Amino acid sequence: MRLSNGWVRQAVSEAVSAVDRRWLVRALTLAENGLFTATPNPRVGCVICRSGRVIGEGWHRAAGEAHAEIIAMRQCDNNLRDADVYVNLEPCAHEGRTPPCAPLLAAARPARVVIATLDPNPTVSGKGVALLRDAGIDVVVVPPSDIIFQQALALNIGFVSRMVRKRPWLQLKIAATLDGKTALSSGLSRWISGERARIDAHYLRARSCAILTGIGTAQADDPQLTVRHVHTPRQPQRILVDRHLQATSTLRLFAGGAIVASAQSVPDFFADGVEVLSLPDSSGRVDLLQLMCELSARGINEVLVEAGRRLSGALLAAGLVDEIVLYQAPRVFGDSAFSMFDAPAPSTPAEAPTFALRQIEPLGDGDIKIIYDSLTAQQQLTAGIIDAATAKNA
Ligand code: AOF
Ligand code: ZN
Repeated sequence: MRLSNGWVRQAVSEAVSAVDRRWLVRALTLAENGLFTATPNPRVGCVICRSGRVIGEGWHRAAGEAHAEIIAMRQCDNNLRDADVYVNLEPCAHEGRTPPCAPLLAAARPARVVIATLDPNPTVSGKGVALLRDAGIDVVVVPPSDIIFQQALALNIGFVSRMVRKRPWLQLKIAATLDGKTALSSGLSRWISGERARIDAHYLRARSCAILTGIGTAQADDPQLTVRHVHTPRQPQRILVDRHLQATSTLRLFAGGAIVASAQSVPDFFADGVEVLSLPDSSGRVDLLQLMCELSARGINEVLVEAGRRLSGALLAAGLVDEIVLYQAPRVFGDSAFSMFDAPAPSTPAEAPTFALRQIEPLGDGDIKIIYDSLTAQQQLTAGIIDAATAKNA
């Protein structure tokens, strides 16, 4: 199949009508049902309408199970005549764990297929759209400037990151005082934020594929790093960065299995269910970029970091922080307390790592939840979605 670069630009340049927008929002809401379970697959929802009435709906629950479109099609006995199909991700055209959706959709002859984002999976990208168009079906792809595209990207940000950058989306969770401190100089750091923030953080854990911490936090707080307070059938992987393999096997985060990233050579035995990776960089620290690539290769889409200032600072310095979720408590710890990042100071303010403010939410108990995104990361992923389709079809 040969298509010019212009094909992709044309494919994503169409305006979205209010009706299409409404059903795409519904498809996104359905997709969200897979928030805690779809990984390593994307979260996908599908709505099928005829004459303004829903005749089928579906969402993808877990890898190996039916894709959203297939579930929705079953509800109308695969009869899509004069129907509009809405889906938040380009229908797949490849044989994966399940048969491809696009040929089945094409065979059922809908009037139109409306797609919120192309699938950056190199085996799919652009092919699903091309297959449908070749079958004479009208296909609308939402342009990246549209809020629906941005919402669809946000829902599958980790999947897109893994496909485009070969590394997971990295979200850093920090609880800090209003003077930006995360621990008193005595080391005491627990319970900076209130209960609402702590419960909210369990939602972050539940949607993550992995939770990453450092040896300092593991030894000081002995966290379990499990999801509690939120119902989920799946617990994220736990990953400990422990350069010198100082951890003791009794750490609570090891219970039920974990991965340790170290700069030492791998010992024969460390602890039951604990896998040790040897990832030294040239200065004898753990190569954090390598660690991210390794996690990506294992299907980890989203990584949540809950660490102290050393690991947080190292990730920041390595340019690996894609998003910061800051729970800011209305307390002041003063100058002697520890700040969020142990990272080298920039020579000028203009050279400082800079983030874009995405969301501010008062939590009602004095704490504020603030979300910052790395602008470059967002731009990279948007460009990657388009480039993947362009490369495949050029
Ligand atoms: C869709 N609809 O609901 C999902 C899609 O191994 P498989 O067969 O489950 O294929 C997984 C790939 O299919 C995944 O990497 C992504 O590219 C796409 N996911 N596509 O049309 C869905 N979950
Ligand atoms: Zn599919």
